[in-house]
Formats: sequence, structure tokens, C-alpha cells
Amino acid sequence: MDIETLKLDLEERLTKGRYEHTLRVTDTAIKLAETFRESEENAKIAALFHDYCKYDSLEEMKQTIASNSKLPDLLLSFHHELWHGPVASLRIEEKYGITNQEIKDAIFFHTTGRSNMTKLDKIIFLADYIEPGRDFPGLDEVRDTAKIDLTKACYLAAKNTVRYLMEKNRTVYPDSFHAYNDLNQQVF
Ligand code: DGI
Ligand code: FE
Ligand code: FE
Ligand code: FE
Repeated sequence: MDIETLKLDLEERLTKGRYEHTLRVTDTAIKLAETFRESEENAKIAALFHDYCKYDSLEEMKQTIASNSKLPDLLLSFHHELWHGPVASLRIEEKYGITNQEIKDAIFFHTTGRSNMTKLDKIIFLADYIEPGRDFPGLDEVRDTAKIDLTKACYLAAKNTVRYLMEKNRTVYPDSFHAYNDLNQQVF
């Protein structure tokens, strides 16, 4: 795959701010891959594509989810913010021929996490959360932890996200709870 062509495609599909976020997530993911001995190439590809469908039309995404057996219809009962990762995991196969299951899964689950996250899942989930442009309460602790313990840093990010959603009286998708519970059991 030609990275320069992909970057032009991303620049067209995303806003300037989202494109810059994508590049920061990519740098962060590559560094995490180096620290925790994961494929830097896979981390780079998954990070570049993770928000590929962020601005696709809701109607189009709804259609894609409803008509594809690989995408759970349960997504449609939850907030549309949860749709762009699963939809992107399909689109990049159609458009760029990416069949690597680890890359597709890391993109699919980047917003919620899941039970039994792979190392690449954790790297993309965490890079999206800690990239230098982010500013959440508790982020310093997650960033410090990310230098030494990938699983614990993901646990803190998952915990913060679930707590934040509950605080705002938002619904919490089951995979977000599965991620929290499973990471909790890995840490403690
Ligand atoms: O695409 P990004 O903005 O880079 O980040 P993201 O894909 O991690 O998150 C998008 C949004 O999804 C964010 O505002 C928080 C929200 N979100 C994460 N988990 C859940 C969720 N929303 C609901 N309703 N339920 C969840 O479990
Ligand atoms: Fe996202
Ligand atoms: Fe995220
Ligand atoms: Fe993102």
C-alpha cells in the first residue's frame, strides 16, 4: 500500500483537525509498538485508518451495518459515534484490500475495546486516548502508565471512559463493559 496515496485519501475524507489527530495517533501507536514489541507496520496502518469513516453519512453507515453479518445490528441501538470503527474495518478491505484480521479488529474495536484485547487492539485504543492533542481529566496518569504497562494504561482509559459516560447519563455499549471487566481482571 502506498502511504502517500492513503494520506491524500484521508485528507480528503476528514477535517483538518481529524486528519492531524490521525497523524498524532499514528506517531503515538508506532512508539507504543516499539516499547511493547508489536509490529510497528501494523500499528501504523491500523492507526492511519482508525477514523477513516468518522464523517461517513449516518444513513450509509446504518445501511452497511444492517446489511452486513460481520457488523452487529446491536450497534444501531446505540449512539452513532460507535459506528465508524466497525464500518471502517470493512471499508478498508473493500478499498485497500486489507485482510489482516488483527489490523481490522484493532480498528473495529478502537472506540469501545472488548474482552481479550490483542496487543494491537490495546495499542490503538490507548494511542487514540493519549495522543498529545487530547485533554481529559486523569490523562496524565494514563500517559505515565503507558510508558511502563500497556494493559494497566488501557484499564485506566477504559475505566475513565465508562465513568465519563455514566456521569453524562449516556448509554454504555456492552463491549465497553467487557473491556473494563477483562482489563480489570488482567491488572488485579
Ligand atoms: O473517534 P475519536 O473521537 O477519535 O474517538 P473514539 O472513537 O474513541 O470515541 C468517539 C466517541 O464515542 C467518544 O465521544 C466517546 C464515545 N463512546 C465511547 N465508548 C462509548 C461511547 N459512547 C457510547 N454511547 N457508549 C460507549 O460505550
Ligand atoms: Fe474513533
Ligand atoms: Fe478511542
Ligand atoms: Fe480517533
